[in-house]
Amino acid sequence: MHVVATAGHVDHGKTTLVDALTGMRSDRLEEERRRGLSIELGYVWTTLPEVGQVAFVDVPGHERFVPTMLAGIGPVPAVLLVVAADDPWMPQAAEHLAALDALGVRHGVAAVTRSDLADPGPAVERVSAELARTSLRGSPVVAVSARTGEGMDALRAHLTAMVAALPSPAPDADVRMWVDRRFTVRGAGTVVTGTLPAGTLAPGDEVEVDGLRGRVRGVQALGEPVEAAQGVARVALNLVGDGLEEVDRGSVLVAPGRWHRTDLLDVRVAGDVDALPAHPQLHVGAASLTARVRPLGEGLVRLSLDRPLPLRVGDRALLRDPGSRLIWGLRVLDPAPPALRRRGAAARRARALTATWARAGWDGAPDLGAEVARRGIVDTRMLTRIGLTPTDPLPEGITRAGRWLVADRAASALARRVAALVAEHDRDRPLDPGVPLTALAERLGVPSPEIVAAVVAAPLTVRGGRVVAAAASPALPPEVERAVAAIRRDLAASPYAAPSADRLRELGLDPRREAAAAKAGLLLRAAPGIVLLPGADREAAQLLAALPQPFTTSEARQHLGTSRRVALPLLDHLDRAGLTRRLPDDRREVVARG
Ligand SMILES: Nc1nc2c(ncn2[C@@H]2O[C@H](COP(=O)(O)OP(=O)(O)OP(=O)(O)O)[C@@H](O)[C@H]2O)c(=O)[nH]1
Ligand SMILES: [Mg+2]
Repeated sequence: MHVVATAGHVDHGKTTLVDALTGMRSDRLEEERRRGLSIELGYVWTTLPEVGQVAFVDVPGHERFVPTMLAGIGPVPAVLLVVAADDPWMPQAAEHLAALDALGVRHGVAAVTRSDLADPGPAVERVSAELARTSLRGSPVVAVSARTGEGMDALRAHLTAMVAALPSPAPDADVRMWVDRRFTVRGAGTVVTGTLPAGTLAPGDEVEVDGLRGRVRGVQALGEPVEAAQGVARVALNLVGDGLEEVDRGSVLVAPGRWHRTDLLDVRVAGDVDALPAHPQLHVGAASLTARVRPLGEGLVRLSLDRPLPLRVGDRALLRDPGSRLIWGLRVLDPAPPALRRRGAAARRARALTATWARAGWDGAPDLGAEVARRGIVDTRMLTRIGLTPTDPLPEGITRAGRWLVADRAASALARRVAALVAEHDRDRPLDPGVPLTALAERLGVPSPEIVAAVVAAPLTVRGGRVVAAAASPALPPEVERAVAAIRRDLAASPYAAPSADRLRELGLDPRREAAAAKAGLLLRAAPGIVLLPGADREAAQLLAALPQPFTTSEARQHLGTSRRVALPLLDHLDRAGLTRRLPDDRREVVARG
């Protein structure tokens, strides 16, 4: 299916033309029919032989209904601009065209209609000249009469060519549907309609609408129930879920967990940024809401919205001043921007965004490498939610650390701070060299120890969950390193399930090698044949501190989720290390550490 929106001045013949093209009636309301004036968005469709179904979103042209018109064209990639031959270029034709241009709509056909009433020649020329100044430059301009049928075949041919040239959106794209209408069907509950730009919706799908969870009970496309609707499509969805009665135009339905909802975003505005009012209306998709503008400089602006929306890098939208009726196009550069606290932060932010987009150009595709470089450390889940799916392999200059990506510059800055912290620690406590990754992550304020592990560089190294100076532990034979790596994997999930004697034999870790690995700080040897990861003793003490003190051996064993074979030597080890104290009745208490 393809979807085309109309545009054009009030009473110029939009509705009459799409009705003639489709044989349907798009003005539904009694008031619309009585006054011959469109008020709401209308939906009609037809089949064009070579390209299949084409649905029209028919917009009202009256100046009072410009926000409704913007909701109609917002999610739609193609337009049918309608101008009356007997009326010159009029204000809402200009205003609608400015909006299409601001949204960067490139696919269009212009119809000079009512050509039975006047010579269409001058209007055709004027429309071509106006289009030439916009993103729709070069679009065909056809003279037609909906009344006599003159030119309708040519119009169909141009529409066919236009929709055939539209890009086909990915069927597996993340669903985001801007709701443009809501109604209640007796017995079925809430039904919403909208243009699905990409992705697929089917009955049974879980969805999220304005942060509320729900489920799709039924899907209709162009008035017929379907098993699945694939974007681009006009769809009506029957929804079930708590609170979904509140859903209405401006609501946004998305695939759960796939989008970042934000009320703060950095954008690039085209045109005269200085003329922007402080509180313009933001029109995006079929939604319209008030935004607060904070200029950053260099044509860049931070917007605060009065409610959060699911937005991605590269989204297009427009800002409108309802007073002056002026329109500015914008492109979302960062829907998850950092807070601007310090003096000069806005200007620095503008410079950073400009640097990110320098190579691609403001209209270009976002560059993953540059985006990660600007952010320093970023969660891949957040990246995906804002539309920047990590590539494989990653661009140069980025390291993966678990679910995080770390840019080279951020990595070397972190590595320097890690080196300083470890050096300081080793100076203060030479008998206990090295610092646990978790402690470093906390000190450095990074979200995961995996990030610390990924940035550690020689002469430091990671051994058993600690960052240590490599010189402190001489290299071991590779077979021992391999055995230690295998044990580390074994213990990753259950840290107190020390490998059995059989397992140690299988790994070739005889008592001599076991002792060497322990001496090098790679393993913690609670007793011969009982090995754990370094740091397991400190962690065990921390866990045991949560028990009512003192505790019995069996309580400790249960709390650590281990066996007597491990618990007994481990507790003895904790006593020796001064982490626990054994009382005369054989119970123990954790030694408080200052
Ligand atoms: N003679 C003639 N009249 C037309 C033609 N197309 C539309 N009209 C008339 O023009 C008037 C306005 O037509 P509509 O289709 O309602 O115009 P519209 O652009 O949808 O108007 P709004 O939705 O209110 O913006 C109606 O009286 C139509 O009958 C045409 O090709 N020839
Ligand atoms: Mg109309």
